[in-house]
Formats: sequence, C-alpha cells, structure tokens
Amino acid sequence: MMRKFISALISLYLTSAVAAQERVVNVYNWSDYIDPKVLTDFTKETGVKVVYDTYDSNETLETKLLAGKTGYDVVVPSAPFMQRQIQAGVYQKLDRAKLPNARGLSDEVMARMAAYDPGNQYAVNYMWYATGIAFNAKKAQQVFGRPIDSWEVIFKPENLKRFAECGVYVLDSPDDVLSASLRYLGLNPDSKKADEIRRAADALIKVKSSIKKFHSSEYINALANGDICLALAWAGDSFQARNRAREANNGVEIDFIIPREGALMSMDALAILKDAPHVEEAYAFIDYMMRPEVAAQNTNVTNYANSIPASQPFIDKTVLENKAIYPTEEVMKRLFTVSSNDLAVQKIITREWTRVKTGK
Ligand code: SPD
Repeated sequence: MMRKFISALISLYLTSAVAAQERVVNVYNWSDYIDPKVLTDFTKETGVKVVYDTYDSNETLETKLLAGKTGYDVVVPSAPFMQRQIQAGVYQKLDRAKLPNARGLSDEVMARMAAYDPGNQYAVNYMWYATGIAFNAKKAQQVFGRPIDSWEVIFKPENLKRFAECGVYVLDSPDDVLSASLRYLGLNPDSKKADEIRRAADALIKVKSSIKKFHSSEYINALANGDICLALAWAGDSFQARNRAREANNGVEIDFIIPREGALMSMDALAILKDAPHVEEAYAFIDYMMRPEVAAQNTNVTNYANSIPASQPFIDKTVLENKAIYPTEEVMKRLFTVSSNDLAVQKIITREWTRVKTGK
C-alpha cells in the first residue's frame, strides 16, 4: 500500500516537473504572414514551443477576442481594430524593458501607430503595406490591353467585365474594399457617413456580377495557378503569388500596382492579450520578431515591409527595391489610412458589406 502511494507521488512529481519545464507560446496570426522557419528557429533557440493558428480577417479575430478567453498569448490585429480592442480592455500594457529589440522600430512607424495606440503602450508594429490591384500580366494584356494603374479597372463595370471570364477575386475585408471604393468615388476614404458608405457599397454592387469570389487568402494560389487573373489584394500576398508561380515555372507572371488615385496603407501589430497564459514567452516571441535578421527573414518570405530599419541589409534586393512593397516618398504621399470605427459606424459597415455580398 505504502509502496503504491510513494510511486503515485513520484509520478505526480515527474509529470508536474515536465509540465513546468515545457514552455509554450500560443500565437494567432494572419495566414501567409511569417517564415515558418522563424518559428522552428525560435523554438531551437529558446526552448519555447510555438502553437500557431491562423486567420484571414480582422472580423474573425475580433469575434474570438470579444467572445471571451481564447487561450492565445500573442495576436496580430490591424491598427484600427487594435484601437477598438485596446479600449475594450483586450490587451495588456507592454513592459518595454522586456522588448529590447523594439527599440529598433522606426520613429515614423511608431508615430503612425501612436495614432491608434497613444504612447505606443499596448503594441508594436509587425508589418505594413498597401492594398491595390494584383493581376496576371499576360491575361490582362489580352483582355484589357491597357496599363492597369487605376481603381477604374475594378469599379468601372465595363472594365471589370473584361476580366470576369478569366476570374476576379476581391478581399473579404470591408475596411480595405470600401475605402478603395470611396477613394474611387472622390469621397473621403475614411468616411463615417452612412450615405457615403452606402454609395461605396453601391459602386461595388454595380460590378459584383464580374466578381467570382470575396476571399482574403485563397487568391494567392488562385493567382499563382492561373485560376484567376485579377484581384483586389494586399501587396505582400500578391508578390507571394508571383513567387509561387515562378517556383512552379508555369508561365504565369503576377504583377501588383498601387492605383494612381491612392490606396490604403495598413499596419498590423503584435499585442499580448490581457488574459495571456504565457506572458514571459509572449515577450520572448515578440522580441525575437523584432530582431533585425528575423524581421528581414519574415519580409523576404512574406513580401511585407517591416519597420525595423536595421533589418534592411538582410532584405533581398528585389524585395527592398520593389516600390510596391517599400514605396517611394512620392507614392507614400498617395497612401491613406483609416481610423477606428465606433460601434454605430461598424454596424453600418457590416450591414453594407452583407448587402454587397448577399444582395440583402
Ligand atoms: N496574408 C497576410 C495578410 C495581412 C493582412 N492584414 C490585414 C489588413 C487589413 N487592412
């Protein structure tokens, strides 16, 4: 009896010792938004296992966060959503002493992020980029025959119709798409006015019959395989499509442009949830992402610009010199940002977006 009791005690001790030793960080990030090798390298160096899940919309992330405990430690919201989530008390304030590499973030991006997170108290920038138009260069030449340089390609029904047969995808992301539509209409892309948001949705409804699908991640492979020829898309994903096609050597050449009228510039942030179960590991993970070589590795694979200037010597020349990823000063002036929506405006946007997608 005594022997059984002692062996149960020993096994209980061993189990809890193993559990105490296993360090974990639960990360919820956008799909196609990291070099997978960075995760394995991080575990090799720190002994911290990364449990990694992905999403492809801010709405999916927000629904989870507002529903209660998620078990995640680190999440990656876009700045306007992050602002609202900070106000909802979802994140914990960062202890900057635990993020020494975050000192390398550019002052300019810190200042831009502070518009959403005053004093940069809750988050650090991960990547930033423009929303524009991705296209299959050969197909576009065949069906359109003119340079693609304007939102008119998407929002003029007679233009988009030309691409309908070879396939058009549009991001399932109201912030990205309605702001582009507002800009095309010559309205404030950050408009919070119900009648203007409705006009932006109407412009999209007029071209809807030429759109095959609203989706925010499938378009990478669809472009790369030649299944579609045009997408309202994020820059980094579009160049990932280009690289996948080149690797497949399938003759598909993907290009991406920032329309001349201007485009949305988005910033995505790394933040730690208030109820994160593994806070120390979350800091270790975020700090690792801010290391110049690591930030460069992520930029090289995802084709999204990071905001650590010291990473630039490690970034491939083709990526660093790609003006759609790291735009010139002149193009930067044409990029606009959107602010957070209060609940009333968010309700209007959600209703209009549902009308665009379902017709109801
Ligand atoms: N595949 C990674 C995509 C990252 C997109 N972030 C959301 C942008 C919202 N404007």
